[in-house]
Amino acid sequence: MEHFDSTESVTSSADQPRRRRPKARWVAVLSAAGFAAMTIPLGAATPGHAATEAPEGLLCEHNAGGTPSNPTSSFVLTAKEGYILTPDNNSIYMWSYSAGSKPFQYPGTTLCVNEGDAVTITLKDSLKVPTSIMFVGMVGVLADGALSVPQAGTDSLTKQAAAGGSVTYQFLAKHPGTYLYESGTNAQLQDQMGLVGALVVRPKGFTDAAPYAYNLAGGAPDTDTNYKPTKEYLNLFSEVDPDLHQRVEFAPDQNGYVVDWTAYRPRYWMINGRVFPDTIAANDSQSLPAQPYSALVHIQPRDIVNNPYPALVRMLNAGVRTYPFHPHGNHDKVVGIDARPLRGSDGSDLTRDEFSVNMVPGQTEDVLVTWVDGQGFATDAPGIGVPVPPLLNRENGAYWSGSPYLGTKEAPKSGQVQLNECGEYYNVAHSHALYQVATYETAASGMLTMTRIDPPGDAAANGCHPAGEG
Ligand SMILES: [Cu+2]
Repeated sequence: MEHFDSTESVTSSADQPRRRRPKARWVAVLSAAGFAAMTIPLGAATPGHAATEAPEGLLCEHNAGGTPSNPTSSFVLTAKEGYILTPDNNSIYMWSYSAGSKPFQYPGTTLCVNEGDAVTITLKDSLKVPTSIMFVGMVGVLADGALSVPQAGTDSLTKQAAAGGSVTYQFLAKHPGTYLYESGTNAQLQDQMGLVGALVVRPKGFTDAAPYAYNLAGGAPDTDTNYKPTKEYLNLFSEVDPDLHQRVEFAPDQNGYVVDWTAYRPRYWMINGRVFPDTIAANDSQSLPAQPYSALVHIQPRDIVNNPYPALVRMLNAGVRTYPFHPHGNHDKVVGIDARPLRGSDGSDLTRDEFSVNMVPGQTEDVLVTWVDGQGFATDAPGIGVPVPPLLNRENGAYWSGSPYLGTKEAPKSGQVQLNECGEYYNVAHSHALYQVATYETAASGMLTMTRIDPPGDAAANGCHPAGEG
């Protein structure tokens, strides 16, 4: 985005601790007491956005509209620099991977392939430094036709592209699951700068109409990993030290810049490159032009007859600390770790319900998310009511008009008696290391998102619109 050009409205002093974006934007008014009582950024859809493209859920590169979606499984990724936005009105210089010539985005483009695919990924380097990609968990990776190995005389764990150059990687996607890809060059710095992304391998036989995460050993679908069509989500966790990013941005020689890691102070804790409350804005929201991936999980109560399947959330720890990610309302069911199903060699079920999905750096976990309406809230038409509070009790004026979820920008409708117009219900999900649920120690920000639960039945008929459609 041109208006985030580094020369605009920013001094070049490396000592300036924080940068300000030139244009004022929405700022969160946070309250430790009431998550429901906060302003939420409007997640408008991009103009010209295909009507069929979901404003929420996992966005796959080369996977629009069907199976097999990308029979050649060939991708071009461009490592480039850009800026992301945080809800405290900051912008941060980043490096990341974008598909082809698409604009800068963070995290890197999510790549989706099918089990058994011969995958080819050409990395083009438009950074000022050499860079590379490590496909964590893949074996037998080729780099420009030779086995990928650490490069003698460099700080790269695989063959790298020179600044302005390119390198092509190839591997066989042998096992379904969720994989992290990241820079293998000066990795501690480059991964922190944002050169990370997700790679999804679908099981053989997968269809969009009847999706599942894993196959059984014999190749049949593992029906215990079935999930509801379109209810597949990405939660990629990371952290950013903005002072470090600024020092790299203004370093006279980025390639020779030596980081003092004793000064490392992460201030932003992110899901999909976003800081709460931005995490719950829709995919491709114009409020977050370089952070296209929503982290909102949007389901309906589990109903064994009408809504038997859970959502699948693909979680990745792309940072350097452990993130104990904790859902409210229901435990997450872990069905896969590091792209391996939780099954015994005899086929026994080793899946487990987690109060907190304790993710160590580099780890991926596939979890099933359900919400069971144990107390019958959702059957009390019209769903779980949240009455409009008296004006004096509203923290931010008539805040019900400030959100795509709790209302629209208009006067109350006559007869309006509750804020959640379709009877929807929200649970938070967040890191249980609470210093990570903060931005510069301001609480209730950072690594936090929500699970939205719509009442049962026909969501559209209930007045429930997809997130971001108001
Ligand atoms: Cu909590």
